[in-house]
Amino acid sequence: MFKTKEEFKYEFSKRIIETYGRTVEESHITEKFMILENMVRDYASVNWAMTKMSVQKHEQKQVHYFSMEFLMGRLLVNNMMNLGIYDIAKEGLADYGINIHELEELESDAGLGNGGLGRLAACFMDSLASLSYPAFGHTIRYTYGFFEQKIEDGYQVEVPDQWLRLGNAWEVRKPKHQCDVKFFGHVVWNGEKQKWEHVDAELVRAVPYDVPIVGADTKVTNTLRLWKSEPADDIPRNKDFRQYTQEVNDITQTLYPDDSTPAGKMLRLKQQYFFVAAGLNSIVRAHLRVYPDLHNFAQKNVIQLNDTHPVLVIPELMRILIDDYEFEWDEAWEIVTHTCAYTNHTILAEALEKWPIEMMKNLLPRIYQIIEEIHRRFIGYVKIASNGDEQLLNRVMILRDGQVHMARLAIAGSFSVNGVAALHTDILKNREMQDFDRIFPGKFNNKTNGVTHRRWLAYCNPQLSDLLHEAIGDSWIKHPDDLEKLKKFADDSIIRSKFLNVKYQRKEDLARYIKEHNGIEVDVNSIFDIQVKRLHAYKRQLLNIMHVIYLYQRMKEDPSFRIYPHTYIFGAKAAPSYYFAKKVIKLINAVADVVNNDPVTNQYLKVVFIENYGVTIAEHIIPAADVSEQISTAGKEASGTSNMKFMMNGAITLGTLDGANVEIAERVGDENCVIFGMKVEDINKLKADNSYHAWDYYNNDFRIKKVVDSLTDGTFASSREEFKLIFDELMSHNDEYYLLADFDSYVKAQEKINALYQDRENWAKMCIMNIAMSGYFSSDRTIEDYVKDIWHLERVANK
Ligand code: DL6
Repeated sequence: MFKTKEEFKYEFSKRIIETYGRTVEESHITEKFMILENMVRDYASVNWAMTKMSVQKHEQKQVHYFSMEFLMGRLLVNNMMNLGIYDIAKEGLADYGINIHELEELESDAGLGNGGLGRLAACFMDSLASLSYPAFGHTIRYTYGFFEQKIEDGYQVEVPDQWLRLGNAWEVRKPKHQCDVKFFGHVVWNGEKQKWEHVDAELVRAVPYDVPIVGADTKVTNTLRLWKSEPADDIPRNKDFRQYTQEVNDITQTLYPDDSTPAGKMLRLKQQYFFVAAGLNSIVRAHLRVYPDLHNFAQKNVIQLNDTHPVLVIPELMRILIDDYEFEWDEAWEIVTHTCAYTNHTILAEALEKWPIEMMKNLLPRIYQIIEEIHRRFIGYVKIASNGDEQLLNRVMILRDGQVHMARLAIAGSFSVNGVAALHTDILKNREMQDFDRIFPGKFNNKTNGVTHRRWLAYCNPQLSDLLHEAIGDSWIKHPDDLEKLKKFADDSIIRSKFLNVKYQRKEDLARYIKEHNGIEVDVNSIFDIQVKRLHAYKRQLLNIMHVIYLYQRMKEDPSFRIYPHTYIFGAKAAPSYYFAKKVIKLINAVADVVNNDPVTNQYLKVVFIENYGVTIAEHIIPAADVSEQISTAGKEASGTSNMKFMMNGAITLGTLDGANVEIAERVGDENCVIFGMKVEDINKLKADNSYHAWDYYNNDFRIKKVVDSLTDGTFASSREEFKLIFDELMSHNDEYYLLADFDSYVKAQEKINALYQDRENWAKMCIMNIAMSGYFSSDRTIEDYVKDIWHLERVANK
């Protein structure tokens, strides 16, 4: 493996000649890019093989992270940085006149996820490898990632995300680990063998593609296993082979197919079982390569269920143990409930999955039978644990109203249930899942989320990283808590001014991007106030844009009212069938058109919507932020993770006391963030006494009235119908997310930001304090918490 620039160059040119029959100079840029990716993967392969051998040899316990989503983003830079070969490659390529950044730009984001839950899984994989813990990720190899967003005439348009267009150099197809997964058919009792058998099933072949997960400053390289569906050898007799092939291909074709139709729902359930069954099959086989049987399965494997999507692991592992390895029920249940742990990521009722019993029975007859038995025994247990409390029993049943309640199944079959921020876990334990907390005392615990500070600070913000090195050295890369050493520089005027300079450079970089992609000229000296995340009513992008409308209206009517120049930047994808969210995108773009083109206001106010928000563009946006908008309705955002990324890059949180904002505010102190709005208790009270009336806010606050009226008076659209849906949501449906109740407090918080920002010295101090206190929000800390309380892993010996 190359250790010097010269060795790199030799290897690079040799591979180009061998592969394409051309010199480096003659080769196409895509060829150079693919050769570089291959070289890096091969570089990682040695450690990859050694890690597997070491884990087997030392009979180590592993964590298996099952998730329908892994939002990996690009891997080339991350892997080269983690391997410590970035500079060698950069300089070697430069000698050939190749700018490494141009090659980097050719890599597609692996967008195998749609939001925070998927990105969290990716951060966890990075931290696990970097901390040298043995870990495996299991997911689906979607042919198309989450859609690519285009903005046309202000509207979101979805096009397929063809992330595999140039191939995927990171993955290795592993046919030797393939297996067949069974769907449909029915279950019969085999009296001779004394067991249930699943007969007449339709088989689908599952083929794994393994991706190396390279740790930083360690030899440990773990695996992310992506499962792809293919036709089995034995195809169903009752189906035309073309129809069968089409149905098989559909399983791993797209992330979250539209599940608003029964066919879409069925496909999603198929996806879930497909990767769960394939993943478990490979874990069991790997276990049996090392140990004689499965009795010690729970001692050597822990399976973390990332939300309810992979919860079929519970009945499937029961099925394997009972049907394939002849365990008795109780013995199998003991193993399953000591292997599985479940993370809850939401309290939104609509996101807690339920499957129609009829569908489950038809698609997965043996699995349904096992769920029925789990349910029956669970009821018996609850009756005893609750002293026969019938009402409680009705609230916790796994099978209820013709549906399988997946979160309930997850809690019953796991030894640990965790929320993802202190407030969220509190709400789970004391409100949403309090019955379960009573039934299973001690099972619920909190694991506050984190993000990898390598990708989200060290690599994406080299300017800030260099400044940190200069001030406090680089121990924080290995030990993110060491960022706290920066505290003592918060009052240092040189570091403050250097920080402001770094921020300025990053704002220039983003301003260039905006000019190029949106055609909008933004003022680098203005406050970059940024809200980037999925578009959802509870995240309240609408409140943000309503405030912009208010500022615009006020500046128009009152020449003496002027604000410190502001650039409000948004980035968000709306689910394709989420009509309200798509309207909010259109509104943001419509407001941008009016405000940006009005000479009276446009030196003070600009609005930008950045198309196709995803991991790579986030790496440009986040370092440029002055203000991080985290304004969800209190109690609705489980944690949030962009809040942590912004904080690490020295942005000030403007937020509600929701999710992990609470812990950010606790750490930085009130003087280093701006908190506003109702707290969870205030909202609970409004709900309890039914005392919230949106019309009262409309009638009593002329600012609100004027903003709301502008939605239907033609200010931002030629048709008065265009934003009627948003008007109705606020007024006719009584403003479910309390935007109007928090409006005044939000205006004041924005005024506070305005004032704070102008004291540049103090602002820099606040930003530095945020960076200094952000080490806690590294996913390295989160992983250590999981290891200590849930997974109980040892580090790989050969690290
Ligand atoms: O835990 C990761 C992330 C949290 O930071 C967000 O607050 C939360 O909304 C998100 N949850 C989901 C839930 N999806 N489902 N089901 O994405 O998880």
